[in-house]
Amino acid sequence: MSERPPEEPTRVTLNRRETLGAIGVALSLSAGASEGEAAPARTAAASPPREPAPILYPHSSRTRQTRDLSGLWRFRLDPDGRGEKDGWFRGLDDTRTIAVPCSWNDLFDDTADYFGTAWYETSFRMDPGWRGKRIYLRFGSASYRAKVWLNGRLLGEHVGGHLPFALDAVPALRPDDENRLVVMVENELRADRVPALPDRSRYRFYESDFPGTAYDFFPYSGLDRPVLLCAVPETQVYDLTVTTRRNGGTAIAQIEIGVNDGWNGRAAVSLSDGKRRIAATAAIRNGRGTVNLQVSDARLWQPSDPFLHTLSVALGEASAPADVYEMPIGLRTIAVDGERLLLNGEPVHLTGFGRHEDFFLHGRGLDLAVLVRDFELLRWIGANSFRTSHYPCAEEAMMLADRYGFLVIAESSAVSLAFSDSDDVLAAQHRQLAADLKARIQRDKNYASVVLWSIGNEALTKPFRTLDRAPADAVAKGTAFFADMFAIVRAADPSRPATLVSLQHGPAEWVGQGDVICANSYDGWYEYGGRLEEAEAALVKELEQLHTDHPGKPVIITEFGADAVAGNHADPPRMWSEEYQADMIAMYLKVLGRYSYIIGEHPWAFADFKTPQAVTRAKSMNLKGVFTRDRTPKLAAHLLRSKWRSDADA
Ligand code: BDP
Repeated sequence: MSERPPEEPTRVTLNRRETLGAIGVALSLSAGASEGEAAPARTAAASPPREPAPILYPHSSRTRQTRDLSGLWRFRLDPDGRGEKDGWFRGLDDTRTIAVPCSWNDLFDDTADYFGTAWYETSFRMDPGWRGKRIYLRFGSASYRAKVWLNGRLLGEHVGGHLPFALDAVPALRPDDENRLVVMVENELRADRVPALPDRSRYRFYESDFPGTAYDFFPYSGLDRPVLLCAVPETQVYDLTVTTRRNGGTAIAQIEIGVNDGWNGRAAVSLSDGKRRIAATAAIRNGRGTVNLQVSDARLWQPSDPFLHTLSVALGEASAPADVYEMPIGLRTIAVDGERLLLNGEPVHLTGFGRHEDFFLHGRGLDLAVLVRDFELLRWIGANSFRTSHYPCAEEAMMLADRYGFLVIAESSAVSLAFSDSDDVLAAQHRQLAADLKARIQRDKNYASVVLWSIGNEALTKPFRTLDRAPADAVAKGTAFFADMFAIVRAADPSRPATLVSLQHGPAEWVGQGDVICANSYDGWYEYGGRLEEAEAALVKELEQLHTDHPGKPVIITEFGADAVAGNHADPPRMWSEEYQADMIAMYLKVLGRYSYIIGEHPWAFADFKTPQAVTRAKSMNLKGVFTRDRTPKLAAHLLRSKWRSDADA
């Protein structure tokens, strides 16, 4: 197979993809395309799959099994990029042991600042009961580009971090033997990626961080999320879209079903609350069918009662269904109405934070214990929401948000895009972001917790830390770019509002395209540092300007905050002390509370997190967390708890 240019987002061009509404960004090879050893016998007698491997989360059911391949894998760096030429996909030599999922950076001394290519390997045996099924390998994410071989045969590749991709394993699987899985992951920091490095050839910088990312978080690398082996029937529920409407006390859940290979037949669909089961039959024609389930006196999903129904879809004969897919589903509506955001018809005010995936040693690797602790702390502090800043978070976090009842601003990886970059760079970013947004919505569209899609964070007319002027056409280029992205999001999911999070004073033409205006603001820190009275006056002006620029739209202040070294106290308050951070946040809450169009307040950030090395980042940490990196509350956390919990209890 000839190699694609690395930065072209891989796409599947199979004819039924669009009709099913499924978006694949993984390139999966058919049985004929081989590299390495000869093809083993297929476990299934059917012809090669016509759809790309599904992104629908592989919950287990009576017809489906999922095995987590997480564990200790073999690992090898490839700094010279010779692995592919030298056939490492057949098996790795000279390996060390690595944990999966985990970022590689904080595990070994020589990988701390390594952003090149690395190879992973593991082995597994197939369960004999899986014969005749379609078997997929599903990667929760690989940052940033991955290529996957099974038993020496290339299965496919994927470009873009933080999103899942699945590959059909059947063409290479050995049902009776050990199977060797080899994955190449490459995380070069480049100008044409999303997110990006600033294009240093075009600007003069007055400060340089290491690594010199355009964004303020460490570019962790590797297999950060679980790798799953999934066995699914040949005929399968391939895609599901659930949307809720309300008619008085009745919730109407519209279930759109996609079945692979243009299947025709009937699907038994039901929603159960544990006591009551509402059922209906959907006719599936050419692989598509829709059914409405009416739930009277419905228990609607909401932060104070995040109730989840069980949705079940069974294809074919009730006694022996071809496939059964089950998932928990929250029934709720979300809408923007003038300056309000309505959940189930009632206005909501968002309290919470931007949250990074970041922890000691794991880096950005999924750690379920940290996830649970974080959600407990969000509850402790009285938060009802968080933003997945600045990239799609793990699916496990989305599932848990549904269970805890958090409202999620689901952000994509487009952070600090600079519209002074070259047309080639912007075109590459346009392709990647478009693919990422579709894949993100495909992954998360059924989580009740997602109330707002964020296309990105703090797009710029020119990179930070340059003295050069932005080109005259930067605003116009960004306006057109974001018009495309908003159109993509709205076409993929008309049921939720969309936003673009702006930098303080960011171009109104960009953010104004959103249904909700989200703005970050640092009066008292990056501006008016140490002068909270002046900062307050500036904030008032800024909020009034936002309202003038975007009349009639709700506004969420998605970031405000100050770095505080835990344990550093100062009276009177001084920058970097816990007192200053708490005072500044208190000032913001006081001012924000005066304006009815402000519908949310998210101090930055939930917890301290690792960044590139920089003169503004002691110990390579952003210390704006209201919790430390080990999740100890700072003074600001107690302040917020007293504000948010008493509000919530009132
Ligand atoms: C904001 C960015 C965020 C940074 C924060 C900061 O959105 O990613 O971490 O500034 O500097 O502008 O703390």
